Amino acid sequence: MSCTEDVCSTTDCNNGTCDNGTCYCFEGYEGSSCNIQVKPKSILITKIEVLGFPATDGTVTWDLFGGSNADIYPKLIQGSNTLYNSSSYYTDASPTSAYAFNPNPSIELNAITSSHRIQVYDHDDFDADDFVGEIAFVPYNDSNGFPANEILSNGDLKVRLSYQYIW
Ligand SMILES: [Ca+2]
Ligand SMILES: [Ca+2]
Repeated sequence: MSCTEDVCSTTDCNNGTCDNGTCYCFEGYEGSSCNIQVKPKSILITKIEVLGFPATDGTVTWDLFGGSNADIYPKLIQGSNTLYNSSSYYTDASPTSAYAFNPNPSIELNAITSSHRIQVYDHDDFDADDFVGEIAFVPYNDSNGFPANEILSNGDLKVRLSYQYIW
């Protein structure tokens, strides 16, 4: 038994466990020392949180009625495909508070190495919704260790996405 322990004491399994000198990798990793990320089949976005957005639409307020702040909701776009368009929005949202959207079902991303855009709009009752801003991002990074969430920002717009990985 002491030999087994010695073999593993010199084996670095990074993202796995060692048994008798052999690495057994955790889900999402491969290679003899479990240091290579396996590209997921898809990534699910389980939650979108708007953490901040521009306080005004340039020099004017977002709205003239029902409070001057934006009534925010997000969209997720990849190429010409709208993958998510929230059916609910937060009325008269504070530009510095957090607002959570929980897509049901979760948003499934298949082109995980392609650029996506998260957009935020101001819902308006009497004319077209105002575009608040957008952030471009690539969902998958082959060396960042599968983060459970990621904060993206572009100017005053700040969004946190929660991820689930499907192998
Ligand atoms: Ca408006
Ligand atoms: Ca509005």
